[in-house]
Amino acid sequence: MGLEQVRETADKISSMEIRGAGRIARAAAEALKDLALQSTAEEAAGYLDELKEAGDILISARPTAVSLPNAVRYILHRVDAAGAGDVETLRELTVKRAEEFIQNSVEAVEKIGLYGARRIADGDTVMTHCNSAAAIEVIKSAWGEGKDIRVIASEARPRYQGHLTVKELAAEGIPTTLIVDSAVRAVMKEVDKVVVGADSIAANGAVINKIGTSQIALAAHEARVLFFVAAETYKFHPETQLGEAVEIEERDPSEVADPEEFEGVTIRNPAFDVTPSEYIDLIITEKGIIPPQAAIMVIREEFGWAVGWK
Ligand code: RI2
Repeated sequence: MGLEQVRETADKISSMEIRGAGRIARAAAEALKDLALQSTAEEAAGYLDELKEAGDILISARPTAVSLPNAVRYILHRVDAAGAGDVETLRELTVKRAEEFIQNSVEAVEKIGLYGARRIADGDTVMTHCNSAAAIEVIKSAWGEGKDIRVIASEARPRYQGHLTVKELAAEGIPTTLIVDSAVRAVMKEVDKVVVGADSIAANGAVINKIGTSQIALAAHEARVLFFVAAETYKFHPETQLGEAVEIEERDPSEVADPEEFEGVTIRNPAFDVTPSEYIDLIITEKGIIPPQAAIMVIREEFGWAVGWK
């Protein structure tokens, strides 16, 4: 119990049983809430140590999506800032903040859908990549408004999250086409808008998302197709304003191919890439639609307190 359960959640995040930048953030918040409810610590200092250890375990589960540390920080900073109190008070505060994060996160995705749908026109063909709840919400919301749209989704090798996306959209009745990742440029002439999610957004407006995203952005740029990113403000990366680079997760080569069949071959599996701001037209957040150049303002407003705070 306690930290053991936190480790279980961290393992599920590492193995991608729980995946998607928003979902892993909410799972981390849930794990901290459960720990708070189960903690047998008798003194505030011991309780806070336990909570911080849990935070470290969760944060180290996957390195790229900043939503994960941002969720942990959202809760820990507020509990920590409450100062010395008795365990019961800190426990209640932890639960309250965790629930608040989760609720805000769910509402943020809904708002992104609403705002983003305003940028999708009747008759549009929309391309998406991987499986982003925020991007999908934009598409579903536009469809829900009665816009006659169709979607082209890439499969997102090596883990095929694109399959989840096409099934989800088809279940809504949205005309949906699945393509291999390498077909993106070939079909770009049919596309009006690209909408993808984000795992992290840097202070310079660069977007870190599922591997292949930057190639799609390049193809969209070449074809003068609008490129939108749908992302909650907790996907913005505070440390990047101090020059820290976002770590790109390299996952196990066996996800790409069986290494035993390729003796003497190095198989690499970078899970994310970086799309520079020049290729991004808009970032759709729950606080409004912004150009990528305004990323630094979001970071200052949302995470001013986070700089220098672990
Ligand atoms: P939402 C995913 O990462 C994808 O890169 C997706 O675009 C991003 O998280 C954001 O997803 P992974 O966990 O938060 O599949 O919008 O590696 O759902």
